[in-house]
Amino acid sequence: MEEKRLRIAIQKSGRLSEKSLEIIRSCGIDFNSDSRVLREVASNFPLEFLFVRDDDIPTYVADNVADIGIVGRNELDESGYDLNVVRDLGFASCRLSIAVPGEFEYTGLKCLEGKRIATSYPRILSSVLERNGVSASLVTVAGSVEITPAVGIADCICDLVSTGTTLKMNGLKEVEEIYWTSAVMISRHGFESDGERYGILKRLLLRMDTVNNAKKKKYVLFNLPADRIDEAAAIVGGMKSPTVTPLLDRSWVSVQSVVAEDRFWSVFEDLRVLGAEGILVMPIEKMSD
Ligand code: PRT
Ligand code: ZN
Repeated sequence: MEEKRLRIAIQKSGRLSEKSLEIIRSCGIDFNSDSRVLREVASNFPLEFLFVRDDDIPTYVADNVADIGIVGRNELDESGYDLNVVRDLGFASCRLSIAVPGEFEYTGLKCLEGKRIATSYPRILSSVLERNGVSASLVTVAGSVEITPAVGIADCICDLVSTGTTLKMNGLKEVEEIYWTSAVMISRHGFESDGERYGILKRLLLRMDTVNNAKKKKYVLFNLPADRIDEAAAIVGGMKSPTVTPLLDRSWVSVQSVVAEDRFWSVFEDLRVLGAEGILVMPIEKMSD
């Protein structure tokens, strides 16, 4: 019987491609990443890749061509498919904003009443306008949205912005952020009932979460006067309690613990005040719950 594989749709070439593949690779999954092939099978994990345009990823997942996909939340919402967001992956984050030509006096969404707005995201934009009781005429374009006011087919635009440079280069100013997006992993609702493939997804997610957990933590090792250990334990917290090893000089101990990256500097400073010495900080490659 043919081995069941989980099928993942990944952007073939674009802003999401590299990072999507990096996430899979960080889970110890090997594959050839020859950009000319559209289909690929991992060599050491039951995973099959489909390399496609990002716009098509929600459709592929909805139509059962792929089981999961990595795509911008903007493409998912714009597609209109009701799919499951399995994980927010956090990368490729940007915003969808209204931008107007320099001379346009923007006073709020209401001033867009009756205006022509060019966008590649008509569904998301119209839901925001509707919620705000604004009726405008949307000009849907597939790309180069920024040039539409200059060529006279729109009064303003609604497009993705990350640094804002593209808008400036086209003489536009960003006046309103209306939506925020980053890359997400998606699946169909009810995919849980596909026992075998869903089981593979759970294995993949466990690996992803293990790698991700580790990224947010540091392994900390230091020496401490033995009588300060309770105070040190309160500072570092740790998964359970820190590991404490006696040193040859019995008035000192060596302490090992795991500290959240975002708390690291305050923990470090508090430990120094407590008399900790030789504080070693190491990255963690993988960490389970
Ligand atoms: O060929 P395919 O259809 O697969 O790719 P694509 O050209 O449609 O998409 P791609 O690769 O450009 O973007 C994929 C996803 O990356 C988007 O759907 C977003 O979720 C996310 N993302 C993150 C961005 C940006 N940042 C971004 N800055 N997508 C597009 N842009 C564009 C924006 O449209 C504008 O033209 O970059 C320009 C603005 O950039 P700044 O930095 O000048 O503001
Ligand atoms: Zn696209």
